[in-house]
Amino acid sequence: MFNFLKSGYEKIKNALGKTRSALSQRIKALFGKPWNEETFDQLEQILFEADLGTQCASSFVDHLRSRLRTKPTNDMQEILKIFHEKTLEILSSGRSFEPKSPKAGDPLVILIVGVNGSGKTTSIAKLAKRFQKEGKKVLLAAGDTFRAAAIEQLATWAERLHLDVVKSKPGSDPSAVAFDALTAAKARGIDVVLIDTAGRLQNKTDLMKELEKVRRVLSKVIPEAPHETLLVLDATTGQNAIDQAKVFNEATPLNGIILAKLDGSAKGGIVLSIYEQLGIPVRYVGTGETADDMDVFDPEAYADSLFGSEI
Ligand SMILES: Nc1nc2c(ncn2[C@@H]2O[C@H](COP(=O)(O)OP(=O)(O)O)[C@@H](O)[C@H]2O)c(=O)[nH]1
Ligand SMILES: [Mg+2]
Repeated sequence: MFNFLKSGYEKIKNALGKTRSALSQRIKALFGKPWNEETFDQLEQILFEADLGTQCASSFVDHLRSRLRTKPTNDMQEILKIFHEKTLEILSSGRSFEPKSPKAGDPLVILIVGVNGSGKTTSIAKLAKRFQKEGKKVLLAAGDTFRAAAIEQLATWAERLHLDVVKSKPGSDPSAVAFDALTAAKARGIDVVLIDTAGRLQNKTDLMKELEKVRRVLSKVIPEAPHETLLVLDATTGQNAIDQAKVFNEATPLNGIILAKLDGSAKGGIVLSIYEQLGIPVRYVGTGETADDMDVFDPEAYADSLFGSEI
């Protein structure tokens, strides 16, 4: 129902520039000369440094080794093609996390979770802008009530985008904000409600309790809500993002990941790690700090950006 246009091919490619240099240049140097078993060890190290993670790096190496044993080659295009194929294979392996559809007359409710600083509030602004472009009426809910600055930041985005925001005093109960937002959305004929949350990770039980309460209260207003829960991860944090995702994945059901800050990162291999270790699909990627800098994640664009033939 709410499909965005796939316009982000070039942006994803630009955002992956640093990761591409870290990977392809080094792979080319490695396989540009006669290779042996040591070459594969070095390859594993290169992949690991681009944040593919140990499991993922060794599965790439095993795949390449068996392909090259069957059909030896020094042709760089063929070698890159093997990486390209394996990348697409991994990216097609995500489990299905289909979001629920809102019933007629109900708004689509999206809950945004993630640690502080990962890019939640900015990603909400970006999603809001995308929905606005589709002609949807959007309402924001300032559910990160823990920090005054977090509420203000969301309110500032709302002002810039000419949107309403439901907010309360710092320190107030986030589930009360969520409840008010949904009630207001139903009364005002809103199409999409985007809910910000606090990302305190000091204690998994607290996190779980807080998110459970928000979900319970949302479902009192709209039984299916939230229709979608998206986890925001910061691409520059590499493997640490995987650890965060594991905690959130245990704390609350997730439908997908927004990978923010892909633009500044040489750790774009994290996408493959996410699929291999968690099986949760990456839905959107953040490619900058403005409200326009978000794109639908496109596996083909990703594979081409890292291992395409023109590299
Ligand atoms: N370069 C870049 N910066 C981003 C992106 N997403 C968020 N940021 C920046 O990361 C910082 C933290 O973002 P914020 O939305 O406040 O994170 P929150 O604490 O999870 O709500 C801000 O300075 C944002 O401008 C992105 O995709 N690219
Ligand atoms: Mg925030």
